[in-house]
Amino acid sequence: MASGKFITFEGGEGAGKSTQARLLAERLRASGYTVLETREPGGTKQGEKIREFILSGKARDYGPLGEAVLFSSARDTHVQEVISPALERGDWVLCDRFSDSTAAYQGAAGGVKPALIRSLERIAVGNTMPALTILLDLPVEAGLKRASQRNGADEEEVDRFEGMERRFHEALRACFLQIAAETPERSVVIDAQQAESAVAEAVWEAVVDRLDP
Ligand code: Z5A
Repeated sequence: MASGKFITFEGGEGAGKSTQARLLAERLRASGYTVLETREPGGTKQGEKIREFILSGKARDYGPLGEAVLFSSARDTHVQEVISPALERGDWVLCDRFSDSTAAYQGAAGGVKPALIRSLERIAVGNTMPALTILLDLPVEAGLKRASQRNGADEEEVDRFEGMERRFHEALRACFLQIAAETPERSVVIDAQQAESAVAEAVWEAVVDRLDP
C-alpha cells in the first residue's frame, strides 16, 4: 500500500506549473519530507525521448490519437518505474502535468473521443491517481504572453502546442476547469494571475488543507 503523497500540477501554457512545483518542493523539503519532482511528458529515459519526439512536432502526422497513445505509453513507464516506487517508499511526488493534460490537449482540444481517453488513462494510470491536483488557471492571453516572454524572440523555441490557435487554448482551459469541477475530491483551482508568492501561498494552503503534511 503506497504511503506517499501524489500531487499533480495542471493548466495551460505559462500558468506557472514548473515554478510552483519547484517552490512547493522546496517548502516540503524544508519541513523534512523527501520529495520527488518529475514531469510529463518525461520523467524516464523513454519518456524524455517521447517528449522530444512530440514537442519537436515529429509526431504531428500521427494525429491527436497517435500522440495520446505516445503520451500514455510514456506515462505507463513513468508510473511503473518512477511514481509508484516513490509513493511506496513514502515520498511526496510532485508531477508537472499528468493525465488531465491528455484529456485536455488530445481529448477536448484535439478531438479524441472521451471513451478512448478514459481507456488510455485506465491502462496507463490504474489506481495511481493523484491525491491532489492543483489547477493553475489564468486567461489564455496572459499565459501565452508569459510563455512567449520566457522563450524570448527565438521562434524555434515555440513547441508543438504553444503555436496552436487561440480556440485550441480556450478549449484546454475549459476542459481543465470542467475536470476540476467533476473531481472536487482531488482538485483545487488557483488563480494563477496573482503574484508568484501569492500563488505559492494558495498552493501551500491547499496542500495543508487536503493532505495535512
Ligand atoms: N502535453 C500534452 O499535449 N498531453 C499530455 O498528456 C501531456 C503534455 C502530459 C509540455 O510542454 C507540452 O506537452 C504541453 C502540453 C503537452 N504543451 N505545451 N506547450 P512543456 O512542459 O514544455 O510546457 P508547459 O507544460 O506548457 O509549461 P510551460 O509553458 O513551461 O509553463 P509553466 O510550467 O506552467 O510555467 P513556468 O515555466 O513556471 O512559468 C512560465 C513563465 O511565467 C516564466 O517566465 C515564469 O517566471 C513566469 N511566471 C510564473 N509564475 C508567474 C506569476 N505568478 N506571475 C508572473 N509570471 C510568472
